Amino acid sequence: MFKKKNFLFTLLLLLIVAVLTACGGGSTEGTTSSGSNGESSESSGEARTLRISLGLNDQHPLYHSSMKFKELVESQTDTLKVEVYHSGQIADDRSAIEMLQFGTLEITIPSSAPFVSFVPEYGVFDLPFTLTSTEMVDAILQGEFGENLAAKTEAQGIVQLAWWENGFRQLTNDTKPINTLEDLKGLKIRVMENEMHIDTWKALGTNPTPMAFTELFTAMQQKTVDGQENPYPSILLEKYPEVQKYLTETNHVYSPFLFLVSKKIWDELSAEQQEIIRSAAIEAGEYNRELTRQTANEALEELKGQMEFTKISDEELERFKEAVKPVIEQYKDQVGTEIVEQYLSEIENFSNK
Ligand code: TK8
Repeated sequence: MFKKKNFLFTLLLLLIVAVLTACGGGSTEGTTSSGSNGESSESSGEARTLRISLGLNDQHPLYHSSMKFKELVESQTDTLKVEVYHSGQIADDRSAIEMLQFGTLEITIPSSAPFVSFVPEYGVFDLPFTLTSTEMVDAILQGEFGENLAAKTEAQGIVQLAWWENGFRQLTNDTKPINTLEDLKGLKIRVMENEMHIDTWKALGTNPTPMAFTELFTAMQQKTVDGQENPYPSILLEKYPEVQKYLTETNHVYSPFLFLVSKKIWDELSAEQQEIIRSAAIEAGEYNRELTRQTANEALEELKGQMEFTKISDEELERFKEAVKPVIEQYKDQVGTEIVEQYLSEIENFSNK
Protein backbone atom coordinates (compact mmCIF):
# COMPACT_ATOMS: atom_id res chain seq x y z
CA MET A 1 0.00 0.00 0.00
CA PHE A 2 2.73 2.45 1.00
CA LYS A 3 4.57 1.79 -2.27
CA LYS A 4 1.45 2.43 -4.37
CA LYS A 5 0.78 5.72 -2.52
CA ASN A 6 4.43 6.71 -2.97
CA PHE A 7 4.25 5.98 -6.73
CA LEU A 8 1.11 8.08 -7.18
CA PHE A 9 2.62 10.96 -5.16
CA THR A 10 5.78 10.89 -7.29
CA LEU A 11 3.70 10.77 -10.49
CA LEU A 12 1.64 13.78 -9.31
CA LEU A 13 4.85 15.68 -8.44
CA LEU A 14 6.34 14.99 -11.89
CA LEU A 15 3.10 16.15 -13.55
CA ILE A 16 3.18 19.45 -11.57
CA VAL A 17 6.85 20.04 -12.47
CA ALA A 18 6.12 19.30 -16.17
CA VAL A 19 3.21 21.77 -16.24
CA LEU A 20 5.22 24.50 -14.45
CA THR A 21 8.21 24.05 -16.82
CA ALA A 22 5.99 24.33 -19.91
CA CYS A 23 4.55 27.63 -18.64
CA GLY A 24 7.82 29.03 -17.30
CA GLY A 25 9.51 29.43 -20.73
CA GLY A 26 12.88 27.98 -21.78
CA SER A 27 16.39 29.52 -22.21
CA THR A 28 17.26 33.21 -22.31
CA GLU A 29 17.36 32.94 -26.08
CA GLY A 30 14.10 34.20 -27.56
CA THR A 31 12.72 35.24 -24.17
CA THR A 32 12.41 38.98 -24.36
CA SER A 33 13.75 41.23 -21.64
CA SER A 34 10.31 41.87 -20.22
CA GLY A 35 9.96 38.09 -19.74
CA SER A 36 6.92 38.04 -22.05
CA ASN A 37 7.30 35.90 -25.14
CA GLY A 38 7.20 38.94 -27.36
CA GLU A 39 3.66 40.16 -26.51
CA SER A 40 3.45 43.78 -27.65
CA SER A 41 3.18 46.07 -24.65
CA GLU A 42 0.46 48.00 -26.46
CA SER A 43 -1.86 45.01 -26.44
CA SER A 44 -1.00 43.90 -22.90
CA GLY A 45 -1.42 47.39 -21.39
CA GLU A 46 1.77 47.68 -19.32
CA ALA A 47 4.74 49.72 -20.60
CA ARG A 48 7.54 47.83 -22.40
CA THR A 49 10.97 48.42 -20.81
CA LEU A 50 13.91 49.25 -23.09
CA ARG A 51 17.22 48.73 -21.24
CA ILE A 52 20.31 50.49 -22.60
CA SER A 53 23.68 48.91 -21.77
CA LEU A 54 26.63 51.38 -21.77
CA GLY A 55 30.34 50.75 -21.05
CA LEU A 56 31.12 54.30 -19.92
CA ASN A 57 30.15 55.80 -16.58
CA ASP A 58 27.38 58.25 -15.63
CA GLN A 59 29.62 61.30 -16.03
CA HIS A 60 30.21 60.70 -19.75
CA PRO A 61 28.32 62.44 -22.62
CA LEU A 62 27.20 58.96 -23.73
CA TYR A 63 25.21 58.57 -20.50
CA HIS A 64 23.76 62.11 -20.65
CA SER A 65 22.75 61.52 -24.30
CA SER A 66 21.08 58.22 -23.35
CA MET A 67 19.12 60.07 -20.65
CA LYS A 68 18.10 62.59 -23.35
CA PHE A 69 16.88 59.63 -25.44
CA LYS A 70 14.90 58.37 -22.41
CA GLU A 71 13.29 61.81 -21.94
CA LEU A 72 12.33 62.03 -25.63
CA VAL A 73 10.78 58.53 -25.74
CA GLU A 74 8.89 58.74 -22.44
CA SER A 75 7.51 62.19 -23.29
CA GLN A 76 5.86 60.77 -26.44
CA THR A 77 4.31 57.52 -25.20
CA ASP A 78 3.37 55.71 -22.01
CA THR A 79 3.79 52.32 -23.72
CA LEU A 80 7.61 52.48 -23.45
CA LYS A 81 9.97 52.94 -20.48
CA VAL A 82 13.75 53.44 -20.86
CA GLU A 83 16.30 52.30 -18.26
CA VAL A 84 19.98 53.33 -18.70
CA TYR A 85 22.67 51.03 -17.24
CA HIS A 86 26.19 52.58 -17.29
CA SER A 87 29.75 51.33 -16.50
CA GLY A 88 29.20 47.91 -18.02
CA GLN A 89 26.67 46.98 -15.28
CA ILE A 90 24.85 44.65 -17.71
CA ALA A 91 27.70 43.53 -20.01
CA ASP A 92 30.80 44.61 -21.92
CA ASP A 93 30.44 45.70 -25.57
CA ARG A 94 30.82 42.32 -27.27
CA SER A 95 28.52 40.46 -24.82
CA ALA A 96 25.91 43.23 -25.04
CA ILE A 97 25.90 42.97 -28.85
CA GLU A 98 25.41 39.18 -28.59
CA MET A 99 22.52 39.76 -26.13
CA LEU A 100 20.85 41.97 -28.75
CA GLN A 101 21.06 39.08 -31.22
CA PHE A 102 19.42 36.72 -28.67
CA GLY A 103 16.76 39.33 -27.80
CA THR A 104 17.78 39.32 -24.11
CA LEU A 105 18.78 43.01 -24.19
CA GLU A 106 17.02 45.83 -26.03
CA ILE A 107 19.71 48.50 -26.74
CA THR A 108 23.47 48.96 -26.50
CA ILE A 109 25.72 51.80 -27.80
CA PRO A 110 29.27 50.46 -28.33
CA SER A 111 32.25 51.75 -30.29
CA SER A 112 32.45 50.40 -33.84
CA ALA A 113 35.67 48.39 -33.24
CA PRO A 114 34.16 45.44 -31.28
CA PHE A 115 31.26 45.40 -33.78
CA VAL A 116 33.62 44.48 -36.65
CA SER A 117 33.47 40.78 -35.67
CA PHE A 118 29.69 40.99 -36.33
CA VAL A 119 29.76 43.22 -39.46
CA PRO A 120 33.29 43.36 -41.00
CA GLU A 121 32.50 46.47 -43.10
CA TYR A 122 32.57 48.56 -39.89
CA GLY A 123 36.33 48.04 -40.05
CA VAL A 124 36.59 51.13 -42.29
CA PHE A 125 36.68 53.22 -39.09
CA ASP A 126 39.73 51.29 -37.85
CA LEU A 127 41.83 52.26 -40.88
CA PRO A 128 44.29 54.54 -39.09
CA PHE A 129 44.69 58.25 -39.89
CA THR A 130 41.77 58.36 -42.36
CA LEU A 131 39.01 60.52 -40.77
CA THR A 132 40.60 63.85 -39.81
CA SER A 133 37.87 66.27 -38.67
CA THR A 134 34.36 66.32 -37.19
CA GLU A 135 33.16 68.12 -40.33
CA MET A 136 34.44 65.19 -42.43
CA VAL A 137 32.87 62.70 -40.00
CA ASP A 138 29.45 64.37 -40.27
CA ALA A 139 29.63 64.63 -44.06
CA ILE A 140 30.30 60.88 -44.33
CA LEU A 141 28.25 59.39 -41.47
CA GLN A 142 25.17 61.62 -41.68
CA GLY A 143 24.91 61.00 -45.43
CA GLU A 144 24.29 58.07 -47.79
CA PHE A 145 27.47 56.23 -46.82
CA GLY A 146 26.42 56.08 -43.15
CA GLU A 147 22.90 55.04 -44.08
CA ASN A 148 24.04 52.23 -46.40
CA LEU A 149 26.55 50.92 -43.87
CA ALA A 150 24.00 50.92 -41.02
CA ALA A 151 21.61 48.87 -43.19
CA LYS A 152 24.13 45.97 -43.13
CA THR A 153 23.43 45.28 -39.44
CA GLU A 154 19.96 43.77 -39.98
CA ALA A 155 21.38 40.51 -41.38
CA GLN A 156 23.02 40.05 -37.94
CA GLY A 157 19.73 40.52 -36.04
CA ILE A 158 20.55 44.10 -35.11
CA VAL A 159 19.04 47.45 -36.14
CA GLN A 160 21.32 50.53 -36.06
CA LEU A 161 19.17 53.63 -35.64
CA ALA A 162 21.81 56.36 -35.45
CA TRP A 163 25.50 57.32 -35.45
CA TRP A 164 26.56 58.78 -32.10
CA GLU A 165 30.09 59.89 -31.25
CA ASN A 166 32.92 58.50 -29.15
CA GLY A 167 35.56 60.69 -30.80
CA PHE A 168 39.16 60.95 -31.93
CA ARG A 169 41.37 58.53 -30.00
CA GLN A 170 44.46 59.68 -28.07
CA LEU A 171 47.23 57.77 -26.32
CA THR A 172 47.99 57.65 -22.59
CA ASN A 173 50.75 55.71 -20.81
CA ASP A 174 52.39 55.54 -17.41
CA THR A 175 55.98 55.04 -18.54
CA LYS A 176 57.35 58.04 -20.49
CA PRO A 177 56.49 61.07 -22.62
CA ILE A 178 55.85 60.14 -26.28
CA ASN A 179 57.22 62.45 -29.00
CA THR A 180 58.53 60.05 -31.65
CA LEU A 181 57.78 56.65 -33.16
CA GLU A 182 60.84 55.27 -31.32
CA ASP A 183 59.35 56.37 -27.96
CA LEU A 184 56.52 53.83 -28.48
CA LYS A 185 58.85 50.85 -28.76
CA GLY A 186 57.89 47.95 -26.49
CA LEU A 187 55.04 49.75 -24.63
CA LYS A 188 52.25 47.35 -23.53
CA ILE A 189 49.14 49.08 -24.91
CA ARG A 190 45.56 47.90 -24.26
CA VAL A 191 43.57 47.96 -27.46
CA MET A 192 39.94 47.19 -28.26
CA GLU A 193 39.08 43.60 -29.24
CA ASN A 194 39.71 44.18 -32.93
CA GLU A 195 42.42 42.65 -35.15
CA MET A 196 43.21 45.86 -37.04
CA HIS A 197 43.82 47.76 -33.82
CA ILE A 198 46.18 44.98 -32.68
CA ASP A 199 48.12 45.07 -35.96
CA THR A 200 48.16 48.90 -36.08
CA TRP A 201 49.81 49.13 -32.67
CA LYS A 202 52.21 46.30 -33.56
CA ALA A 203 53.21 48.26 -36.68
CA LEU A 204 53.83 51.27 -34.41
CA GLY A 205 56.31 49.15 -32.42
CA THR A 206 54.24 48.50 -29.30
CA ASN A 207 53.10 45.27 -27.63
CA PRO A 208 49.25 45.48 -27.91
CA THR A 209 46.83 43.59 -25.60
CA PRO A 210 43.14 43.30 -26.68
CA MET A 211 40.83 43.77 -23.67
CA ALA A 212 37.20 44.63 -22.89
CA PHE A 213 36.72 48.25 -21.78
CA THR A 214 35.27 47.03 -18.46
CA GLU A 215 38.68 45.55 -17.51
CA LEU A 216 40.80 48.51 -18.59
CA PHE A 217 41.04 50.66 -15.46
CA THR A 218 42.06 47.69 -13.26
CA ALA A 219 44.65 46.61 -15.84
CA MET A 220 46.28 50.06 -15.70
CA GLN A 221 46.01 50.17 -11.90
CA GLN A 222 47.75 46.77 -11.65
CA LYS A 223 50.30 47.75 -14.33
CA THR A 224 49.43 44.78 -16.51
CA VAL A 225 49.36 47.33 -19.32
CA ASP A 226 51.48 50.50 -19.68
CA GLY A 227 48.86 52.48 -21.58
CA GLN A 228 45.67 52.70 -23.61
CA GLU A 229 44.02 54.87 -26.25
CA ASN A 230 40.63 56.59 -26.02
CA PRO A 231 39.07 60.02 -26.68
CA TYR A 232 39.63 62.89 -24.21
CA PRO A 233 36.18 62.69 -22.53
CA SER A 234 36.74 59.01 -21.58
CA ILE A 235 40.33 59.67 -20.40
CA LEU A 236 39.15 62.44 -18.06
CA LEU A 237 35.76 61.14 -16.92
CA GLU A 238 36.93 57.54 -16.32
CA LYS A 239 39.68 59.10 -14.13
CA TYR A 240 42.66 57.73 -16.08
CA PRO A 241 45.01 60.46 -14.72
CA GLU A 242 44.81 58.52 -11.44
CA VAL A 243 46.71 55.65 -13.10
CA GLN A 244 48.37 57.27 -16.16
CA LYS A 245 51.02 60.02 -16.15
CA TYR A 246 51.50 60.85 -19.85
CA LEU A 247 48.96 62.04 -22.46
CA THR A 248 49.81 62.23 -26.20
CA GLU A 249 47.64 63.73 -28.92
CA THR A 250 47.70 61.33 -31.90
CA ASN A 251 44.17 61.40 -33.40
CA HIS A 252 45.08 58.02 -34.88
CA VAL A 253 41.47 56.75 -35.26
CA TYR A 254 37.95 58.22 -35.03
CA SER A 255 35.47 55.99 -33.15
CA PRO A 256 31.72 56.37 -33.74
CA PHE A 257 29.25 55.06 -31.15
CA LEU A 258 26.57 52.84 -32.73
CA PHE A 259 22.98 53.11 -31.44
CA LEU A 260 22.01 49.43 -31.76
CA VAL A 261 18.62 47.77 -31.10
CA SER A 262 17.81 44.05 -30.96
CA LYS A 263 15.95 43.21 -34.21
CA LYS A 264 14.01 40.47 -32.37
CA ILE A 265 12.61 43.10 -30.02
CA TRP A 266 12.33 45.82 -32.69
CA ASP A 267 10.09 43.57 -34.80
CA GLU A 268 7.72 43.11 -31.82
CA LEU A 269 7.11 46.85 -31.50
CA SER A 270 4.31 48.72 -33.27
CA ALA A 271 5.12 51.08 -36.16
CA GLU A 272 4.30 54.02 -33.87
CA GLN A 273 6.67 52.77 -31.14
CA GLN A 274 9.41 52.19 -33.75
CA GLU A 275 9.01 55.74 -35.11
CA ILE A 276 9.19 57.24 -31.61
CA ILE A 277 12.38 55.28 -30.85
CA ARG A 278 14.02 56.02 -34.22
CA SER A 279 13.36 59.77 -34.10
CA ALA A 280 14.51 59.96 -30.46
CA ALA A 281 17.77 58.12 -31.29
CA ILE A 282 18.45 60.57 -34.15
CA GLU A 283 17.56 63.69 -32.13
CA ALA A 284 19.55 62.50 -29.09
CA GLY A 285 22.40 61.78 -31.54
CA GLU A 286 22.55 65.46 -32.54
CA TYR A 287 22.62 66.35 -28.84
CA ASN A 288 25.32 63.69 -28.30
CA ARG A 289 27.68 64.94 -31.00
CA GLU A 290 27.42 68.54 -29.80
CA LEU A 291 27.92 67.62 -26.12
CA THR A 292 30.77 65.18 -26.88
CA ARG A 293 32.69 67.75 -28.94
CA GLN A 294 32.28 70.44 -26.31
CA THR A 295 33.31 67.96 -23.59
CA ALA A 296 36.39 66.86 -25.59
CA ASN A 297 37.68 70.45 -25.82
CA GLU A 298 37.07 71.09 -22.11
CA ALA A 299 38.52 67.68 -21.12
CA LEU A 300 41.79 68.36 -22.98
CA GLU A 301 42.32 71.60 -21.06
CA GLU A 302 41.60 69.86 -17.74
CA LEU A 303 43.87 66.92 -18.63
CA LYS A 304 46.76 69.24 -19.44
CA GLY A 305 46.67 70.24 -15.78
CA GLN A 306 46.66 66.64 -14.57
CA MET A 307 49.01 64.83 -16.99
CA GLU A 308 52.24 65.54 -18.89
CA PHE A 309 50.92 66.42 -22.38
CA THR A 310 52.72 66.02 -25.72
CA LYS A 311 51.37 66.47 -29.25
CA ILE A 312 52.94 64.47 -32.07
CA SER A 313 54.24 66.94 -34.67
CA ASP A 314 52.81 66.83 -38.22
CA GLU A 315 56.25 65.81 -39.48
CA GLU A 316 56.50 62.91 -36.96
CA LEU A 317 52.87 61.91 -37.70
CA GLU A 318 53.95 61.29 -41.31
CA ARG A 319 56.34 58.65 -39.94
CA PHE A 320 53.47 57.10 -37.93
CA LYS A 321 51.32 57.01 -41.09
CA GLU A 322 54.17 55.42 -43.08
CA ALA A 323 54.57 52.76 -40.40
CA VAL A 324 50.89 51.74 -40.54
CA LYS A 325 50.44 51.84 -44.35
CA PRO A 326 50.95 48.02 -44.62
CA VAL A 327 48.07 47.52 -42.16
CA ILE A 328 45.68 49.41 -44.44
CA GLU A 329 46.79 47.29 -47.44
CA GLN A 330 46.56 44.10 -45.35
CA TYR A 331 42.97 44.73 -44.23
CA LYS A 332 41.35 46.08 -47.41
CA ASP A 333 40.05 42.61 -48.41
CA GLN A 334 38.99 41.60 -44.88
CA VAL A 335 36.92 44.78 -44.40
CA GLY A 336 35.63 44.59 -47.99
CA THR A 337 37.39 46.15 -50.99
CA GLU A 338 34.22 47.84 -52.24
CA ILE A 339 33.29 49.51 -48.95
CA VAL A 340 36.90 50.58 -48.35
CA GLU A 341 37.07 52.20 -51.80
CA GLN A 342 33.69 53.94 -51.19
CA TYR A 343 34.93 55.17 -47.79
CA LEU A 344 38.28 56.45 -49.14
CA SER A 345 36.57 58.18 -52.07
CA GLU A 346 34.11 59.86 -49.65
CA ILE A 347 37.12 61.15 -47.75
CA GLU A 348 38.84 62.34 -50.95
CA ASN A 349 35.66 64.09 -52.17
CA PHE A 350 35.31 65.88 -48.84
CA SER A 351 38.98 66.88 -48.81
CA ASN A 352 38.78 68.26 -52.37
CA LYS A 353 35.72 70.44 -51.64
C1 TK8 B 1 32.81 51.66 -24.08
C2 TK8 B 1 33.81 51.33 -25.16
C3 TK8 B 1 34.86 52.44 -25.25
C4 TK8 B 1 35.87 52.15 -26.34
C5 TK8 B 1 36.96 51.22 -25.80
O1 TK8 B 1 31.80 50.65 -24.02
O2 TK8 B 1 36.63 50.02 -25.62
O3 TK8 B 1 38.10 51.70 -25.56
O4 TK8 B 1 36.48 53.35 -26.80
O5 TK8 B 1 34.20 53.67 -25.51
O6 TK8 B 1 33.13 51.20 -26.41
